[in-house]
Amino acid sequence: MENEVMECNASTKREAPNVLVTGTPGVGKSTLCKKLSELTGMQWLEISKVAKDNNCLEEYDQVYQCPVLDEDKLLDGLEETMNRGGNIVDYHSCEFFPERWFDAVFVLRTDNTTLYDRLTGRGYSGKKLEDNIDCEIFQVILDEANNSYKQDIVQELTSVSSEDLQKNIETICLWLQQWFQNSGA
Ligand code: DAT
Repeated sequence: MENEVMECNASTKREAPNVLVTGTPGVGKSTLCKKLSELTGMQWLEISKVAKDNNCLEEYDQVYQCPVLDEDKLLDGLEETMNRGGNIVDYHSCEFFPERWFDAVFVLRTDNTTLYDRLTGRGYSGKKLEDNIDCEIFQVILDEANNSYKQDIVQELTSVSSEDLQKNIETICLWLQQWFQNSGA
């Protein structure tokens, strides 16, 4: 009976895995996901863009200077795509996604000086800059990932240099290869 229940698990029915790439803004999610998508043919779902394109944004948060997601509408709209598999989801938060959607969760991490330079380069300042640096110092997203997903599918990756980028691509590609081998696809 237990085996039957396990076989009904959505993740075991997917033809290709879903991967979540998360971390504080500026850690390098989009850079990594774009390259991964080009290399593997998997669909890159940049959640901020998907939300905007599908009218899943609510009011504007004046303090953080960003729009607030209509999470329910976004999740409903993505359900079918995620059930099919083969997606690389890119977002700076991870707790509101259904746990069953993901086969692996990669949390990108960087050092404070690097992140400061990247975020100021992007025009962040004041509270928005400080809060994002604090978020990385206090490993908020890593904790969120470990609290939201089984810890054996969560992996922390350093994302400071171009060598790190290359290494992270290799790590994820190896993981994907392993997934396909295990699934017999
Ligand atoms: P995010 O999508 O997490 O907000 P990004 O991919 O837009 O971050 O990257 C922010 C900046 O950092 C951008 O100018 C590219 C640069 N960058 C990203 N990953 C890097 C890496 N591994 N080494 C050097 N620079 C990187």
